[in-house]
Amino acid sequence: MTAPSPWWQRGVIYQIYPRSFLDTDGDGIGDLAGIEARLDHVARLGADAVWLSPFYPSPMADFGYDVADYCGVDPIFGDLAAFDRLLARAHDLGLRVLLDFVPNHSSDRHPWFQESRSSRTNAKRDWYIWRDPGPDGGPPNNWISDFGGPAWTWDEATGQYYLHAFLKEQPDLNWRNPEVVAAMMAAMRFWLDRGVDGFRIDVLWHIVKAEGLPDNPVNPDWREGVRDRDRLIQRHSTDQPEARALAAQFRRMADGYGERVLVGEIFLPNERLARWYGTAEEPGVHLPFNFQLIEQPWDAHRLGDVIAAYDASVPAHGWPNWVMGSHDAPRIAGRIGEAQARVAAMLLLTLRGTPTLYQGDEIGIGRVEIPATRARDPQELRQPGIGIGRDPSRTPMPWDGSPDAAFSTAEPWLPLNPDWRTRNVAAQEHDPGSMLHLYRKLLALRRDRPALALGSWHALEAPSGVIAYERRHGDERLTVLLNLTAGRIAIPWRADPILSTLATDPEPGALRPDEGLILA
Ligand code: TEU
Repeated sequence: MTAPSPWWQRGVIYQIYPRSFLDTDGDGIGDLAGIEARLDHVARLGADAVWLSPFYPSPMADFGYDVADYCGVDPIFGDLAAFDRLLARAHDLGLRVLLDFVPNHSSDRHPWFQESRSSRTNAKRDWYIWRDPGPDGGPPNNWISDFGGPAWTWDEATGQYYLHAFLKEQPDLNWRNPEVVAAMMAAMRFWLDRGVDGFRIDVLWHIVKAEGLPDNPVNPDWREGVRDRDRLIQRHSTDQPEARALAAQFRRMADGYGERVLVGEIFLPNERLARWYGTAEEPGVHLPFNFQLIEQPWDAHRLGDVIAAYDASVPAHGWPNWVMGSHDAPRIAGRIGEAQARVAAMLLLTLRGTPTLYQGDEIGIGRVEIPATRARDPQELRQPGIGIGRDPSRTPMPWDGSPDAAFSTAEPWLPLNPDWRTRNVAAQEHDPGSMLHLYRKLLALRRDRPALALGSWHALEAPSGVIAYERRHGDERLTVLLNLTAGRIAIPWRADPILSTLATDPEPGALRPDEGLILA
């Protein structure tokens, strides 16, 4: 008998952005008590785990991805007791809880960095990456911050530069220093000991830099109007073997706690992504995030190839996963429209691999225009107007049609989706044809059918505009047909339709415009 597959293979992860879930203390910003109060929404949806974006003490230069204390809760969000209540409630509902662990950088307000910058001889100097100026008196190398501009900031007091892959308020930790490794692993243990079920690990492929910090090669494809970061290829600043060794060390620690899961946030092509699974003997993270549904154009032919190539690239000891939205990525319904977003939901929830859903996508929040005066995202503020702002994906959850959509009693920190009076959780609850009900049906089906949760994936021949595949597990066979176009496409399907993305009965021998079908 084979061992039952672990929950994180069968399950579905739901990402919560704490600032924007529910505000219970009237400051216009969501909090932990708000998450606790609305976890039943996630449980009813049918997800298995929540991943919470950071809620640690932070000056919020990057909205929590600048951590000033890895073992606390920012007062904006509550306190440790509020976290413990949230965790207990989640476990009562059968939901696992993953925290966001941010190892590449701390806040410049973290006491470690304050000490490190206090003098060249401070015991924590080497906890961060300090260097003398380059030969021309400028930065030590040509690296560019992911948010634009140089990745080095000059420190007048001690006469050296420090490295930051993101904002200057986010100095990179030096993971080549064993004291840093020990301190950060202790922080992970702090939460594992409290009962959390794992971590999503922020920019995991960034944490170690090549020895000697050589210049990165120039990207010949960069052109004006594209983000500054992409002027260079991040060959020496990311994806180092030493970082994968650290991932294996995290894995050994997590496995020591039983069935915990580590999700690595990594942006790499298939062959390089696959290396983050480690080996069967020495595994790396359980799930190196796969962002291809976000990155690829919405085209059946292209996506069909991408899915097949990714599925084939996952090593036998690994397990695939799929992401279609996040607090960093444009909203799927904004990108492809609501009708296709329903097809996208069916795709995400019928592929082989653990899906990650992003809050608000289950009600189809689409494009939100953020007026320049309300822009908050540092990425937008530093490179305005080129369409890389992340605020539109971070707008508050609209719960019902009452003032401020019952998100808060104060003005929300970001505007709501403009159609919140009709597009909110309560309204969709009452509409059996809504996106919310479609998501629930898809999640329920995935839970019921091992072919969907665990089965193998096989591409099927399909007419242009259609993605078709079969999922197989034991004797069970399910066929998925997805029409990525707004036209009717004849396709000779037989078998029994068990779910359509459209509300009315399927039409034998065809896919209707914007229709996805699951057949048994
Ligand atoms: O994002 C990492 C990352 O690669 C982003 O820079 C991404 O390319 C960009 O947001 C796309 O628009 C993680 C977090 O998810 C993000 O919110 C943080 O700002 C970043 O790390 C730094 O911690």
